[in-house]
Amino acid sequence: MTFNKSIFAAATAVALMATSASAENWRAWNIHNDGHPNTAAMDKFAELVDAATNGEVTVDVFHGGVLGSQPDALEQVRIGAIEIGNFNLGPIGPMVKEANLVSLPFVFKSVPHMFRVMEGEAGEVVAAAMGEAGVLPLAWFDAGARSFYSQKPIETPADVEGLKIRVMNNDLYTSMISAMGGNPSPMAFSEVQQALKTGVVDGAENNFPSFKNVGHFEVTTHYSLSEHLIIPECICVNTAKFNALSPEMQEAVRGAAVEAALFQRELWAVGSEQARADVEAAGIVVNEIADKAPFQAAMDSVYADYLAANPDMQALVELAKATE
Ligand code: BDP
Repeated sequence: MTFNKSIFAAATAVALMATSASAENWRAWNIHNDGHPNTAAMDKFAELVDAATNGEVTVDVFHGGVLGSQPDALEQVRIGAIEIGNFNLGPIGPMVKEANLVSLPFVFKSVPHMFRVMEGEAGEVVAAAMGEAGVLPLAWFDAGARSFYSQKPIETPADVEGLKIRVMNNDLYTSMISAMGGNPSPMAFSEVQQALKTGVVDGAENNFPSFKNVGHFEVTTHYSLSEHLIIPECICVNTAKFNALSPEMQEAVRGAAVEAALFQRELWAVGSEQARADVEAAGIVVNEIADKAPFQAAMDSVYADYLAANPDMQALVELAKATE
């Protein structure tokens, strides 16, 4: 090797080391399986990040919740043991009080209203608090509305009386079920199908894609359109990992998340219609609830108790409700 060549080789080696030292490889948590809109959206996000950062940031998505239950995975992201994921804001409430805005039943008028709130002033407050807590939202996903399903139709709050209903991990959901005289049962998503099948719970609540994707429709008979919760989801990243990126890379990763979220919302619109059609074709009876006022009225005590214990949330709730 001539002198020049060896200098060149050494310089190349240093350059390669520099590239690999600055390259970030992130693990992403996703609870859903193939066939769910969010799984395709997270795969798309990984592709977009790779392209936008020229491979400086790469994302390996772990589907099917294999990296842990949602509350565990959130804690992992908060401390940076998992870098990123698609999370539902419901289980973020116990960790970030402001996120509980979205877990107050009927707080949003519709899915478009939820997006207007999340993309407005109230959403900024929620996002800032989440970022402070270590779980920084980069973009919002659509998760439709959640409704009850069971072995019987649920047409009024009285129909919930005495039923054991699985809820996600958040005290607001246990209050919501108790307010209707039901018995709330917080449980990991992965355990719900078996619990419904064996009668450990009598019912649960979710949107159509999740109801279908993990087979809850195979072990229930009625899906009743209460639409009591409209909970957004996020692509959320460990705040410190994100802040450690250069401004250009932050921009690239955020841009990829926003684009993946737009893709997710399109997939969601089609996928939730399809999921509804599929479960109906499989024999699920879908009950429309013409008058949701009794369900809303049953939630008065949930709001009163929550706001009495958390008076600092009052302004945020009012801000959301006042959003056109
Ligand atoms: C699904 C959400 C997922 C939740 C799940 C649940 O996408 O994040 O873990 O509901 O009910 O709709 O636990």
